[in-house]
Amino acid sequence: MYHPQQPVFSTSFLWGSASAAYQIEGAWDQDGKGPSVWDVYTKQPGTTYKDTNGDTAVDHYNRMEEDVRLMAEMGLKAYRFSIAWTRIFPEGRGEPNEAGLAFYDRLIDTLLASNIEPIVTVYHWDLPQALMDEYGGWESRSIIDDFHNYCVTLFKRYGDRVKYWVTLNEQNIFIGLGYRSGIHPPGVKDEKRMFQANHIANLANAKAIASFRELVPNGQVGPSFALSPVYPYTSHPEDVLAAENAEEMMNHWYMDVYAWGRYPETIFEHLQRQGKAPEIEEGDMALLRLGRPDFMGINYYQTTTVERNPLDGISEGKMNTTGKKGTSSDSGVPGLFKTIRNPNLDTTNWDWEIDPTGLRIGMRRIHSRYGLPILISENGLGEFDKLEDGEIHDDYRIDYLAAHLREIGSALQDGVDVIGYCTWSFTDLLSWLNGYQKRYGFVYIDRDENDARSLERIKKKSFFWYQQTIQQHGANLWKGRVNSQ
Ligand code: BGP
Repeated sequence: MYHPQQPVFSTSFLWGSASAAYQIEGAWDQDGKGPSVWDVYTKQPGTTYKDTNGDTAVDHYNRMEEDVRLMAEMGLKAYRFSIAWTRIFPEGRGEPNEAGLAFYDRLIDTLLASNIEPIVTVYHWDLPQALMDEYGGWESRSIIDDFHNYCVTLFKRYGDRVKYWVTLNEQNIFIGLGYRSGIHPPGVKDEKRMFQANHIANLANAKAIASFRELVPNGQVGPSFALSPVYPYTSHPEDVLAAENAEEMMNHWYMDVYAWGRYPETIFEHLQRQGKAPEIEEGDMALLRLGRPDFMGINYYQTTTVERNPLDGISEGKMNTTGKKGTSSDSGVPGLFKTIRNPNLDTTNWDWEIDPTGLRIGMRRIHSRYGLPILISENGLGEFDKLEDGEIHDDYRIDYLAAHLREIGSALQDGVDVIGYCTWSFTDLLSWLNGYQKRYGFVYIDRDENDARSLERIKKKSFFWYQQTIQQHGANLWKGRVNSQ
């Protein structure tokens, strides 16, 4: 769909940026914080790139005021950050740790004083290790009440000042990488267990949202889903069917539950035949229906292109965590689909396909299927950045973000309701499996894989570009272009 006019972003559009506690805070055992599964997992040799961890990260915990000053200087309208569960409950439950609660009070108040809307992510993967040790974390229904208790504590403490809330960050990723490919904690490779843990996470999410309605009646809540819209590799009907399979299994499997409280039937029955379907107990489906969000938060990095995959076809693939282009390999689900490189798209050095139009396609699909507003809760480019004479000329990042923002503009014209856009990320930070060399920020951090160096903050070229974009409500995105394309 082509539009003759340039799109207009509303004055209330949330021009934002995002982060996650484990990736920026450091201070891993400061002020009474307990260990999370990531604190423990990253200490096992060989689990992350060059054995990097978040012990110091970019020391945001001790430099919060400086970081928010930079956000204010940029003119950011919204900042999405996550709360570390083990700062609030070092053992996952019990007595809350006042020092942890007070840190986020200060962060929220500093943001509000700078006219920046806080968007709180309740859970960005740093599960209390104590709950993993006690009952296996997401594999036990005990977590539903512990997660609920943690959420309620946050809703009561911050609900008067925080309007936008994200419950689970990328449930599809932390469950998939944690229980299918085994490269995130707890490092399990078992699909039956994966689908069960995922079901329990759905229940926990719904129960938290049900209480949110009472405790933060004027707030808005939703998940952040890692969206990868699916394309068929060819127009051969079997490849188109493979794309349907993948769209159902990778996207609808999660989003149908969020929006409607039910699983897509084709996939559920497929899993039942394989003995891998989640066990549904009485009352589960009624609880899931209470979880309908106010918006669909989506983290978007790339699309997925697939083709048919026979019953004895490929399953496990390899991820590129080094930045050496071309070192990842395809993956699949035998009998359903397998991935294949899209010849129309370029990739990053980590083999992530760059596809701004895919974001618009994904938003259109969500808009049509669920009728929910959309918050882009993450989008960004991880690249090697070079510090040259004290400056970082990250024009490639500017191009990437501008292209995605133009597609959001077009989606607005298509009729999609988009609340805001958070880039990943504000400062450079720890990339879970890829160390510190895969940089995403507007602000460069002077540190490398194992040396925290000065941790100095240096504004990149993209910092000034986003500042201008916010000031001009996006008008600069189309400068020098003949029409809205
Ligand atoms: C998302 C996560 C973020 C962030 C981002 C970039 O999946 O929510 O926490 O890490 O992806 O991914 P990576 O760090 O693997 O490049």
